[in-house]
Amino acid sequence: MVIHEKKRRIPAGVFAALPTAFNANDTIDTVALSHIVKSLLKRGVEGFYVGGSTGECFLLRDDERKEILETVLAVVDGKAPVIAHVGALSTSAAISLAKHATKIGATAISATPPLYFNYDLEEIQGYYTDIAEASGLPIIIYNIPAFSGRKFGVEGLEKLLNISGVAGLKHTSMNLYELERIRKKFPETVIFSGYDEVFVAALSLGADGMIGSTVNLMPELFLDMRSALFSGDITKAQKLQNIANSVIECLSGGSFFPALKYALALSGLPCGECRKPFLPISDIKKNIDCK
Ligand code: MN9
Repeated sequence: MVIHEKKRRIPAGVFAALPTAFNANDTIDTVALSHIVKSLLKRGVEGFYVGGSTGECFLLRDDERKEILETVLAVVDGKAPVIAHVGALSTSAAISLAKHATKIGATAISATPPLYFNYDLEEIQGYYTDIAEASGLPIIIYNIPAFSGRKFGVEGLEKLLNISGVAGLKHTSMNLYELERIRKKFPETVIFSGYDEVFVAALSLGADGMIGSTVNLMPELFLDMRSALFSGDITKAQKLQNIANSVIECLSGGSFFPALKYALALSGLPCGECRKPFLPISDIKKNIDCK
């Protein structure tokens, strides 16, 4: 079941933030990546977010980012929406990725704010406007203050969401008050919950779905969480969230992404190591203490 109101431009649901699979020689493992996508589709995952944080976006070359998107779109073959993350250091790099995503049939694009330089809001608005104009696809703002260093607040988010072409928000923030305010003020904007740890809370405040790294690991749990909440069984929804959060807590004992890849391999979805400077999985395993 895809939950969104018809007037919203992007379909939403329980989406996987796909990891990037690497071969031992550090090239993209398109076979392993295809296997992940196929199995997740079979298990009911309702859409994919490609080349985001979980996909190690800023550790990839642009040609690799394009190759990954091509691989995913070929496997999905129209069976589910695919959102391409095109955020980049420069507007021109983001535009090149956005044009490619548009040409090969992505459903929507998404972008982190531009990083490193302390751009003012006007410059960030310009970045999103330029990407929107170049692509024509609906854009999802990727709000992730813990990684981007940018805290927009409700007012800043409002400015970004008012840009023509912007149709959604991936809210990777524990500040669910902001999510609630945006839901109220932007009834037509698609809102994805970004932190898997607060899916039940985000849904109850009006999120349309989630984009999550741990959806790769436990898709059924998040689908059941949503069904429980929507059927009015709050106790069950809470219990399922508790289970998910205990897994996430355990994976967060060290460096999260290598730990996630380790867990994915154990679950039958091997995808290699994370790229340096992430530590090898062998170092990470020592820090994972799951009961
Ligand atoms: O894309 C992910 N965000 C980040 C979504 O990794 C920054 C989440 O799914 C988290 O990995 C997850 C664990 O904190 O909620």
